[in-house]
Amino acid sequence: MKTIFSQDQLLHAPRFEVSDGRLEPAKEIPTRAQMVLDRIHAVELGEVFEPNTFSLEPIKKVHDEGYLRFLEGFWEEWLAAGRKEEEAFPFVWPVRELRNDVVPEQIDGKLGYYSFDAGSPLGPNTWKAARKSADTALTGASLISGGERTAFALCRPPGHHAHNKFFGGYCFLNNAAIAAQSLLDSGAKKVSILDVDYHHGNGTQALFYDRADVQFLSIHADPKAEFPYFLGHADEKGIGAGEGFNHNYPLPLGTAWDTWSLALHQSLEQIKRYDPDVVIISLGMDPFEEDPISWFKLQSDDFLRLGQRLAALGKPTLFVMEGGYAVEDLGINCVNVLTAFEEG
Ligand code: OKP
Ligand code: ZN
Repeated sequence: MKTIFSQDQLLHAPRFEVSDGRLEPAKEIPTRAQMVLDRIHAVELGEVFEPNTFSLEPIKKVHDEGYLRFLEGFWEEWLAAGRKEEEAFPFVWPVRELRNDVVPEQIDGKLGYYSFDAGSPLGPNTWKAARKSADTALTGASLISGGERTAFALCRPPGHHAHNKFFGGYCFLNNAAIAAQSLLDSGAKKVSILDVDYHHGNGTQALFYDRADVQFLSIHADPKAEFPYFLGHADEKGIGAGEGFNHNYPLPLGTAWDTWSLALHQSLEQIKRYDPDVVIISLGMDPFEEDPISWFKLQSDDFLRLGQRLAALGKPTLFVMEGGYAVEDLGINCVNVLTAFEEG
């Protein structure tokens, strides 16, 4: 299997995140990608190559232009405002009755307007890394459009929590959504996105919620108990033309393969019914039992089973990396999915 990755994706290197009511060491760190790369080389999964450089056009199909201009110019603006901190945290948001139709002019106002949490600091190279991560996804999509059965977009920073105009959950550009849109623009009529990350893919869901050309399915920790808390319930089915094309499988903390795989089975049945031209897997490795921030109980061998089941769909499949924070095992688990898929 071909892997796409750029070293520029390592340039986003957050030091801290606000989590669980306090400042904690950042979890979404460059080492994650390095561990996956090391394993890819160790098992000789296949060629690893640089993403192509794309214009902003395919990204603008998914993200608001003002949001993209904000991300691109942020660090300069931060310095111009006299800020000396090495990374920037939002801390005030336009929730409920507050207005979100007027974009603030001041830097902290803008930061809050364009985000939904304080877990995803912006640093000097965040834009560069996020843009490359999106180019990695776009390159993966172009391989599939060009006739490859599969490809692995080693995206980092991840993307599935990013909405049209706000970042959060370590995500800035929604790589899987950008890839899906680009596949549609290259001739695919229907794309399914199956998100197996431990956290609900709120951004991806929202981006396609009113559309029938992208089916979104997510197996994740119940948002009543887990981040992102405010989206991902089972009754979210899509709206308008998108009604019936969104499927959430919220599961209790502590879920192991027996229960998790039932939700997987249901997702795969829905995908078969939809009969997409391409499947995108938002590949989060944090359902793993030793993940430090997640509470599912999948084991390394279960990821082989996941790969086999995905292969059995028999569809062109693009893997897009999302979360996974048990860095020691991240490479093994991730590459388990990919090798089992190839052999399946
Ligand atoms: C990103 B991805 C839990 C704090 C949650 C944010 C988690 C973002 C996950 N105690 N912090 O979906 O893996
Ligand atoms: Zn996650």
